[in-house]
Amino acid sequence: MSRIAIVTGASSGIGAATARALSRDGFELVLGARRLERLEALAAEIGGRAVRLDVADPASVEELAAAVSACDVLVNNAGGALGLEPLAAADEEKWRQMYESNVLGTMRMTRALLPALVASGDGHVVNVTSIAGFETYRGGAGYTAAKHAQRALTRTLRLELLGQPVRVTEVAPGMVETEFSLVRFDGDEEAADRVYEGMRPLSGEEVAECIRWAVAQPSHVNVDEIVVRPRAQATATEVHRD
Ligand code: NJP
Repeated sequence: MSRIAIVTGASSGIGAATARALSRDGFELVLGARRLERLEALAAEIGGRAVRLDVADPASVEELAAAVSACDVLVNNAGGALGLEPLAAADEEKWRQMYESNVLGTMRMTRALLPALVASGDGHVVNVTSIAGFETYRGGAGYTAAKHAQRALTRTLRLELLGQPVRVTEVAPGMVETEFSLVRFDGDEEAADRVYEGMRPLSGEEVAECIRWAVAQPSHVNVDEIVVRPRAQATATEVHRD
């Protein structure tokens, strides 16, 4: 019987690439995100189930958890950034949404699936955080605060699961060209393109390979964290451009 992996935010970017990578490794996939049509297209390609999921909605998380019979791997990837305003102009709604998707979403999914992960006898939670989980930059307070919190909950979970058959891994990427910047700048393609101008960012597939590799290790091997950035990026703001 194949092992079951649930990937949140599987409708684009790192999440979609992770679903493909885990599928190639023999996992049966449960794909979660709000844009169901995209998930259905991916499910048609790699098999598995597409489930509409809004991690910001407790009822939606509960519905997904009730719909799956088992879970071996949970990839908490749903999330992202909204805006780049300085703190002095902070938009409360954007802050709330970032906290909901990145932090509470990770908490809700993990809480709901933990019984199944433990019952599997060899469970694995992979949280996609960010270098924003341990760095700060101007205009990034809402996102970095959320990612710092997501990182803190990941490290806490690792402590709390000691002695249980569940691994906990944090994958913290730097710049990855996905829909991330398009979402951050509310659909402004020029602003999104400027982020990657003159440098080669990571692809979603390259981050997915880190996740796939951590999951593929023998079950007694816990890869605690992976920080992965483009060669042209040293910190969130130190970027070499040609
Ligand atoms: O971005 P994008 P990435 N409920 O926008 C989903 C982190 N990261 O792949 O619901 C359920 O292509 C959304 O699906 P939909 C980043 O913080 C990135 O780069 O259909 N799903 C989509 O599938 C995030 O945690 C970079 O709109 C929700 C996915 O999330 C992760 O990587 C750098 C949702 C976002 O896909 C994947 O982002 C870094 C909700 N409420 C960390 N809200 C980077 N790209 O540079 C969103 O350090 N989604």
